[in-house]
Amino acid sequence: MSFGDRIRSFFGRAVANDALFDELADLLVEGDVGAQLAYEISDELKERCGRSAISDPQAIRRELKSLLLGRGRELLLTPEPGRLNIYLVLGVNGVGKTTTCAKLAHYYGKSGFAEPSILAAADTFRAAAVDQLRIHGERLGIRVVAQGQGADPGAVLWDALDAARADGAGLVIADTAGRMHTRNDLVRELAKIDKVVSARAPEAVYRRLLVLDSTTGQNALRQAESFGNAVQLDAAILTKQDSSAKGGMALALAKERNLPIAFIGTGEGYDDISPFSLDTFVDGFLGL
Ligand SMILES: Nc1nc2c(ncn2[C@@H]2O[C@H](COP(=O)(O)OP(=O)(O)OP(=O)(O)O)[C@@H](O)[C@H]2O)c(=O)[nH]1
Ligand SMILES: [Mg+2]
Repeated sequence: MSFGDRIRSFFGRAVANDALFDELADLLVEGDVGAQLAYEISDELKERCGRSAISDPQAIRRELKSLLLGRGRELLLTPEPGRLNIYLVLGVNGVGKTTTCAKLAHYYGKSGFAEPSILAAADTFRAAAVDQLRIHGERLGIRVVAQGQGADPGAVLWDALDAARADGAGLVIADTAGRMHTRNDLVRELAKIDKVVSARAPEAVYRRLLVLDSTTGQNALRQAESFGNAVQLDAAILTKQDSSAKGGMALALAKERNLPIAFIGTGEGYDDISPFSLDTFVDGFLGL
């Protein structure tokens, strides 16, 4: 049963009394909203419903929707035509960074961004990472700029920015090596890469995107905190929404890290990515 189904069935059998709000808070915790936020939401909902004399469970659910819409954040991430756009893709190991880089390049190509994109293989740490990105590039017809394994990721970005200028490319999407958020030394390396990009392309529209596996739940907050301390994050991309993910962390990220969601990944194929819509998300979350 999906989380939305559980919420729907909860409101289907709920009786409007104080216990409803407590039970709802527990359910929101299970939905990965986080305990503090879950109780904040249920308290505010109770207050609002009391004030407006809302007592029908379905009306309470609609009020909850409007409350959640005010709490989440979405970012429409579209490259600006006529400028150099740089998206640096970050995250812990295995969350889907490399796949997301390929999906994004494909997505913008098919959704009308006419200028060519370049994929930068700045994961020079893991063996086979460069080949993995090259294969995506070949399949999608997108240029991949790479050096060998062990190269300086900053140097790869430097090359990619040169290549973008030479090719008239409008978008550089840079894959980076997975690193555990608990490894401060590795996370701090990102600040170096970040400086190279800012110094080398001060005119560019530069965005740092944190990829999070939707199934990690509350640990995503720790990841966002650690990466956010190293570089100024612009948005998160939530992958693996097709699996058992409950999704409440999208709300927790907005509250705790002020971090909007730009995209969601919904499978392993190149087309399995969509811009994050807060309205659609809340409907799914509440089973509406
Ligand atoms: N079901 C599903 N699988 C995904 C999604 N995104 C990525 N994957 C899969 O997750 C696995 C890891 O993806 P990668 O893109 O290699 O992850 P990564 O973050 O680059 O991994 P490292 O470079 O090792 O840190 C692959 O099997 C992908 O196909 C998604 O949205 N849904
Ligand atoms: Mg990778």
